[in-house]
Amino acid sequence: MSGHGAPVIDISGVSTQETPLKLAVIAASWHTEIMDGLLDGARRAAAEAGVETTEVRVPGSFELPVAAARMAPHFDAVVALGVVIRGGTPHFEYVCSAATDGLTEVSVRTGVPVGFGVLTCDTEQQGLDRAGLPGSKEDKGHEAVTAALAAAAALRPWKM
Ligand code: DLZ
Repeated sequence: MSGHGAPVIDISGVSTQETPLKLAVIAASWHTEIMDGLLDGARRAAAEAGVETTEVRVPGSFELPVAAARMAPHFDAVVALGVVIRGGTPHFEYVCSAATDGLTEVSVRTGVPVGFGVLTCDTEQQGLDRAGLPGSKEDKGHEAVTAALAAAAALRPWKM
């Protein structure tokens, strides 16, 4: 499992009335059960942090970067959620690298942290294991929001 060595990050105080953070959560629409788990984890983390959250749905993970590019300038942090499952075709590699490279580019270009909640799995079971559902071993939606908000709070003194 990929979570070995992950930090425990407390985001309970990152957003206050004096210093509020605005979060955008962008979610692709493929693989509904796994995505529902990711979204639920993302919402739980946002609630723990007390941030104002805007959710947007896009068709697939390929569309996550363009949505992140459009939204990032209006938010303190963005989280992209997607589920890509290898289907034995080269499409898997294209969709994964487009999402990964595109989201990295948006984050670096805008200076807005983009939490990476895109699961790239060989099997559906791997996705279920990481989706924060009852019985899952990991909660990647929660992790992605936590990371993006922690980074946004750490970078707050150098607002762009
Ligand atoms: C085409 C495609 C395929 C084969 N698989 C997935 C997937 O597993 N997860 C996902 O989020 N999106 C997939 N897509 C759709 C692409 O992301 C994209 O929406 C379409 O290629 C249209 O641009």
